[in-house]
Amino acid sequence: MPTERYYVTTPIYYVNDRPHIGHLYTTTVADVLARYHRLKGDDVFFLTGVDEHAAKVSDAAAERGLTPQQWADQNAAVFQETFARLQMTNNDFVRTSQERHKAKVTAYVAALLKSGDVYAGEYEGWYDAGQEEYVTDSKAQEYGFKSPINGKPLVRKKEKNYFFKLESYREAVATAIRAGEFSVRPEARCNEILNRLAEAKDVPISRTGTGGWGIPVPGDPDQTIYVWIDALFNYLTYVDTPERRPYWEAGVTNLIAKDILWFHAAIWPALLLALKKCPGYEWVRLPRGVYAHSFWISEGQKMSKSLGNFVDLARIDHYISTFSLDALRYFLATQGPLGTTDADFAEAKFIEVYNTDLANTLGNCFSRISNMTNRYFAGRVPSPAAAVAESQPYGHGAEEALAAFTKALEGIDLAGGGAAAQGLIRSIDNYIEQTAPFKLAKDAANLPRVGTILYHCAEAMRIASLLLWPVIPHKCEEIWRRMGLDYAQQMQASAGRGQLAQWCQWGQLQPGATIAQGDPLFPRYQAPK
Ligand code: ME8
Repeated sequence: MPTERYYVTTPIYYVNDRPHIGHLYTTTVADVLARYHRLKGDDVFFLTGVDEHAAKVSDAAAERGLTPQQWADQNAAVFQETFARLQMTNNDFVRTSQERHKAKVTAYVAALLKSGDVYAGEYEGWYDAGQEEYVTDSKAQEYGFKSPINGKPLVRKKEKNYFFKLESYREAVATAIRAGEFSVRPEARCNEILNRLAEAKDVPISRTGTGGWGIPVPGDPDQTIYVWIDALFNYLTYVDTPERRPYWEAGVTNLIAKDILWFHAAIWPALLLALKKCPGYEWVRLPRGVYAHSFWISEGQKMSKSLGNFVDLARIDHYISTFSLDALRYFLATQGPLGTTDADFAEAKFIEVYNTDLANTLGNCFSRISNMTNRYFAGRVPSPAAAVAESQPYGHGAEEALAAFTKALEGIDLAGGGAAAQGLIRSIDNYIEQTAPFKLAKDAANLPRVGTILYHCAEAMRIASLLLWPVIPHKCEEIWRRMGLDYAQQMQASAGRGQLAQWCQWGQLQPGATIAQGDPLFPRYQAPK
């Protein structure tokens, strides 16, 4: 089977402050998708990083008596260290102040100036400094001339600007969306974009008065390229090299949240269509699509520092040290706001999901299998030779689980993927209840049948661990170590790529292999009194 390429990105985050749960969420979703595609055998490129040239970064720096670069360096390091510590498998980390990014953005904008899709003009309007965005007059009125994001007054600004001819491309973008050539998901978000596109005007893409913080407009050093244009291009600049260009050509999937959908679903594809017309850029294409999830709220309310419900790095570390990194990943992946409604990050819900899915289902099921294998078969996988009276032949559940899991992950439905794996584990539990090997084992004559039952259980658990690996890689690798399975080593030896479909075929567990006992994978959590 030829290798497919898969290119996935997260937004690049503003470095005016440190990372919080929202940033960690999108990066975790991208990491799960990257790991899934690698497990499947794809050649994956996963990009995340930070967006530095924003006015809120230079403002935050000024408040601290630092240069924007010093403040950006400090926070970029925190983002990078955090993602590394949480074992994100991104292949590179964007910093928009890096020369390799700035040089390419300058070249792209120069090409657009030359082709005429970027031109000089003048702009006047209401500016939302919190969001780094002009808002239309009618929106400004609707908002009461205050930022809907941070409540600060909107500022009336008039400046010489370079404009991008969005109007010339709005029809082509809408057509690509309708044809599915450029997909905007969840589908419910499509109409919002199509309606707004129909009215779209040319957009300013430069700023003045940034104090030199940003990338200068080529040929006009008084003007700085608007931070959003600078930022959107990161998805291209970081793969615009001979070795990486194949990832671009495979089509990027841009993961974002709903707050920045307009930039990604309208301006970004339009910029690419314009660039594609410039000499030397014929290879530029539209992204495969953009996926805009909703927001995490916290304990039932919008996250805010003043409400004290802000899930910052300290809270994130509390969850990791109390429940494990994999438990946090599992909660984010399966309970997150991938659809069109917001999700609540609430401690009570976290504990419930942890105890139900991880401690009582996965952890407990694995313990039962390893304990019985140790008690009745000295820790060796028994042979499945004996016939067992069952309601249905075993193994089917695994095939269906793989199919459901694959379908869910291809559709960025992580809750569906988790449910497929959980369903398989629950079916093992039911099978144990139904066949009662612990009762059968009381009579030595039944041991061959008990062996068959346990083989089926361990084999289904092996497959479940493969399905769960993208979400909870560390615990699954622990299961593999205890079962003597070398998938991690095999992947390492093949540039990180696995063979999910082949590995999930029933019957590969070798009788005689050891199943080691050990500490509970996910000890049941009881809140301190
Ligand atoms: O917008 N729930 O950066 P940003 C879920 N630099 N996800 C959340 C979230 C929440 N409560 N809060 C933030 C920017 N996010 C620009 C992007 S891209 C070319 C430039 C996540 O630091 C979500 O992915 O404000 C959202 O889109 C992103 O952080 C915004 O990050």
